[in-house]
This record gives sequence, C-alpha cells and structure tokens, in this order.
Amino acid sequence: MISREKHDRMANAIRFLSMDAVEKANSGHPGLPMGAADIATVLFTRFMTFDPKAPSWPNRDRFVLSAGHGSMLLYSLLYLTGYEDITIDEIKNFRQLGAKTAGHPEYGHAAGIETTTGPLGQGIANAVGMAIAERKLRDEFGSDLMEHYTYVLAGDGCLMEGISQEAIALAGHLKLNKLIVFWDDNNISIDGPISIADSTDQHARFRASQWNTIAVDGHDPEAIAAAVEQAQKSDKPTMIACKTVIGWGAPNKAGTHKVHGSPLGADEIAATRKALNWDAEAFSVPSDVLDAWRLAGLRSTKAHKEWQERLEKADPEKKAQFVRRFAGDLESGLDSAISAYKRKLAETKPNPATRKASEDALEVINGVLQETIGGSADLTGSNNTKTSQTKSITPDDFSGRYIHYGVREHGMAAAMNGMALHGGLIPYSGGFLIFSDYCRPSIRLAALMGIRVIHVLTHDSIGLGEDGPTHQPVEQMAALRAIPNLMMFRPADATETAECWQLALEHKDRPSGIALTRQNLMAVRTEFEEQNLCAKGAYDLISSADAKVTIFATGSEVEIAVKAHEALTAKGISTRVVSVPCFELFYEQPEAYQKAIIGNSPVKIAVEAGIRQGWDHIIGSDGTFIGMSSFGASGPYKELYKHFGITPEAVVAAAEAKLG
Ligand SMILES: Cc1ncc(C[n+]2csc(CCOP(=O)(O)OP(=O)(O)O)c2C)c(N)n1
Repeated sequence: MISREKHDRMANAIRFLSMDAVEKANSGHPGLPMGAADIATVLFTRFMTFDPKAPSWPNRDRFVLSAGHGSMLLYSLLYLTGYEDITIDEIKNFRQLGAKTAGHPEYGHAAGIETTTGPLGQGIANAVGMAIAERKLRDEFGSDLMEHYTYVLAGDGCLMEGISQEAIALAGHLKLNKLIVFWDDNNISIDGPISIADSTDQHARFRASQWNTIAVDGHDPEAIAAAVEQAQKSDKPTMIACKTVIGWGAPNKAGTHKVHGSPLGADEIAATRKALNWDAEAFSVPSDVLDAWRLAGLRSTKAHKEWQERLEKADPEKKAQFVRRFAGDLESGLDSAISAYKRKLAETKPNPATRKASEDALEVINGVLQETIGGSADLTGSNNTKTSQTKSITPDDFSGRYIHYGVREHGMAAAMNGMALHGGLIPYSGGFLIFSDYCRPSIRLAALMGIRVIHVLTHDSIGLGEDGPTHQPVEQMAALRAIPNLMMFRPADATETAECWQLALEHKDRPSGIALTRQNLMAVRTEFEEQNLCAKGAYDLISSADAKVTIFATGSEVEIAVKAHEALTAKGISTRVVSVPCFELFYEQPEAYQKAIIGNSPVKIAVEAGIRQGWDHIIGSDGTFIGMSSFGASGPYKELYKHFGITPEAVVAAAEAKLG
C-alpha cells in the first residue's frame, strides 16, 4: 500500500522530470504530464501488469498515450519504472535529434512505447485494435496465455477528433470490456477553455456508444483506483473521466492554456519546486522516490515468470504457433501453397476482376495462415475480403476471423494498426481506393511505424464505371505512392495479384495497399513462373531486343499495353511491355536493374488510369503518358475508357506520332 505522501512524491517525480526536460529542450508540453501524473502513478503502481526487463512480453497490459504531445509523461514513467532504453540522459536529451525521447512518442524508438502518437485521436483508435487483438487471441489461445487490459490516456483533443467516434462506436459494439480509457478532463486545449469550441456531454456520448462511464477527481488516488477496479469488472469498455488541472502544481500557470505547450520558465519552475516542497535538482529523483518507482516496475516479475511457465507447458503445437506469430514469421507452407495456386492459374488462365482474384488468393492464404484477420468497412461483397475460413466476429463470439468495421474507414485503419502493434495477428481489410483518403492519416502512421497492415483497395479507377467521379480514384495511387515506406501494389491479373499478396505478407516491417479492379481483366501472365516476378516492382512482361517503343503499365492498363503491343508488332514496330506492379519495390532495386528495365527505347509510354504524377522518373519528362488529367465521369466503364482516351488505339497512335 502506497501512502498518500509517497504517492504525491512519486507523482511529483513525473511532474519535475517533465517540466525540467521541457525547460531544457526549450520546447514541449509540460501541462499534460503535470496534470495527469496522479492518474499515471495510480495506474503504474497499482494496476498495470508489465515487465520493464521484458518489454515485449506478449501478455503485458498495454498503455497508450493517445495525447502524444504529453510524451514526457510516458518517458518519465518508462525511466522511473526501469526500462533500459529510457535513461536519465535520454530524458535530458528530450526532443533532440537522435534521442529516443522524440517530441512525440515514436514506436520503435524505445521499448515501452506501444504506438506512435501525436496526431490526436489515433491512439485511442489504435487501442481499440489492441483490445480486439487481445480478445481474439484470448479466444484462440486461452486466458492462460492471453488476458490483459488495454489502458489509454486521452485528452480533450483526442475526443474532439472524429476518428474517436468511430473507435468508440466499434469498441462499444464489440463489448471490449478490457479497454479502459482515462479522459484527462482538464477543460483546456491550445486556444483556451474547451467551452469555446465544444459542448459535448462526453458521458452521454460514450454511454450512447455502449460504454460504461465513471467520473472522478483526477488528483485523488483512491478515487482513481476505485474507478479502475470498477472498470475492470465492467462488461463494457469504460471511460473514466478524470477531472484534472492542467499543469497541476505550477502556482501561477496551472489551469491555463499557458502550460499546454510551452516551457514553464525558470521562475515558475522555482515557484513550483517551492510549492511542492521539492528540493531535488533538475533530473535528479530522490532515492526513496526512485526506489519506490523501481519497485513498482518489479510488481509483475512473478506474473511474467508464471506466464512463461504456462507457455513452456502448453501443447507444443500451440506454443510453436503462439511464438511464431508473435515473432511475425509466416508459416513455412505459404510459399508452396502460393506456388501451387500460381501453377493452376497458368493452366486455367482465368480472367476475373483483380478484386475477385484477391479473394481467390486469400482463400489460399487464409487456409495456411491462422493469423490473418480480415474485414471491410461495410463493403464486404465489393472488396471480396471474406473467405471460407473467415467467419464473422460478433460481440459475443470472437472465434471468427472477420470484422465488420461498419462504415468507418479511418477507425478501421487505426484499429488495424493497433492489432499489428499488439502482435499475433496480421490485419487486412477492405475499402474503396477512393476512400483511402479517409484512412490516410492511419496508413501514414503505419508506414512511419513500419508495421504490417494490408489494405485491400478495390474499385481502383474509372473502370468502376457508373458510380462516377465521386467514386473513381484519379490521384489516389500517386498520393499513396508519396507515403514513404508504404508499398502500393496494382496487380494486372490473377497471377500478379497472388504475387502481390505474397509480398505484402512477407514484408513484416511495412504496410501495403493493393489496388484492385471491379472489372474483369484478361490473364497477362500465361506461363508458370516459380519466381515472384512482382518482387522487383517492375519487370519485362513482353521483351523485345532493340525495342523502338516501350510501354509501361499497371493493373488494368497492362491489358491495354499488351493489345497495343500486338497492334504495333503487326505494323512492324518492335515493342516491349513492362508491368509495374509496385513503384516502391522498383525504386529499391539496384540502379543497373532500374536502368535495364527503363531501357533506352526512343519512345516510352506509360499507361495508367490515374494522374501522371510519379511517372516521369520512368518515362522521362519527354515520355508520353496515357491516363487521366481530370476527374472521371459516370457511365459504363468501356465507354469511359474510350471517352478519356485510354485505349490500345490511343497507345498505338501516340507511338506512331512520336516515331514520326
Ligand atoms: C490531429 C491533430 N490536430 C492538431 C494537433 C495539434 N495539437 C496538439 S495538442 C492540441 C490540443 C490538445 O488539447 P488537449 O487534448 O486538451 O490537451 P491538453 O491541452 O490537455 O494538453 C492540438 C490541437 C494534433 N496534435 N493532432
């Protein structure tokens, strides 16, 4: 039992580390760590199950600092509880180049940072994914190996962001009762009091989404502890509204927006030291306080050891599966299954839409991998993401492998990030390529964090037809290709689709998007190749020595390139066709390979039913681009291709015009 006096000193250690680090960096946000220090102290000294010496222990409780600007709260906790990555020097180096203590918590910089936060609202939505993963894996592996809580600290900003509603609604629907959110209810954001911009009754809002809510004084440790105990017994997710004072302890600035995002200044820090009776110098934590914190860090050592023993004693197959999946490795049988499937495709040469080809590839993949967890933002029949193995998950039955995310692209993408971060699962799910704009912030964070999430993005061009320009992506491929570390695939037929899926799965440290058609496409890969030809991003589909014309194309337009090739060859014009399923992988190839693929044909033409941006690297600024330069239109797709001039005839005419 921690006395009130000890609690106060432990919480004050967070406060002083935070205000001193922000002061030294001359940048950062002291208000939140000072205001939320009591909540964090109660959580980490009495409830959190975690082992600083084994930060990736799969069954640890997760703590997500959704209000990422308050990063010093997390860094203080990690230092105080004894995570080796966060030393006092790292705290002193807060916000400096190369420090683990970046401005906002960055996943991968230091153990103990469960996700990258900063874009408000993302953290709470990631946490929903983590809680889904916990629930799913508990169902699969049993409580012996998986049963933990997911805690979140969210601020007013997180709750004002729209994504939080998608996340909250999903969590409430799925009855994720091991998800506990602390709302740092301090009534302050950057512009001033919350009342200038928001009048939401947060309790009513959460309750309407099937949450349990509790209100406490966020500076009363016993009240906070009682609330957590109550929350842990709930059959619904719980939001604990903690009334706090931002910058608590600073005599003149507490409670004002002045402490939100600026250093307190030497005078105010001195006044705070006096007010809180804190003699220790900056960055020095009194030994009794540090000892108490380090003891708190040892609280779960026994629980971890017992868990390890249970894992050792588990059925060997179950244990192997658990360990493999948390290592992120794939089942060894995947390659041969995909190879066999490709062999069949080469024999039958089917011509499905690539969205259907993706479903067929997934049928093979989901048969081999138990860890894939599918879903769609209410477009299951359009995205073709559900296979025979993926029964729907329901609030009371998590034995399935498919999530109906509802019409919530942003929440879905953030939840997928949370599942991937949790470990043990590979989330993939579906939406329309056009609405990737709705999930872009989460896709960007997946790329920044380097995590494996796979977005099936169907209806990938004007080829979707009658739904018209609101639904026809034009600039989305280019926009997604602009995100570093994201692999954007646009396969041309069933074989390429299988290969792109294989690549997306194999890269465990980066996310992927797979752009797929609504319309049927002819098979362009007609011979069996053991090798994954898409792995280099671009390859010779039809070679020709001394080609006068090289046509580069992706996805549905490869068929157009192949037909143009036939026509040009018939006219005696030697022509090459290069399929470019993935720009990113192509640009990662050795220069010699890139040069050889780009080649030196006098005429280079790219065909893609999207904008030109990004293609000049391949075709040169003097190359010919056949694609879109405006929004699309509503009409039958074949007519649209003609209307916008994306046809084999247009390619032939352009080649001939260039050749003169
Ligand atoms: C999506 C997004 N928009 C804007 C910001 C910039 N921003 C950082 S903190 C903040 C205010 C947050 O207020 P609150 O959550 O109440 O935090 P507190 O003032 O209590 O620290 C804003 C607008 C951001 N980080 N993310």
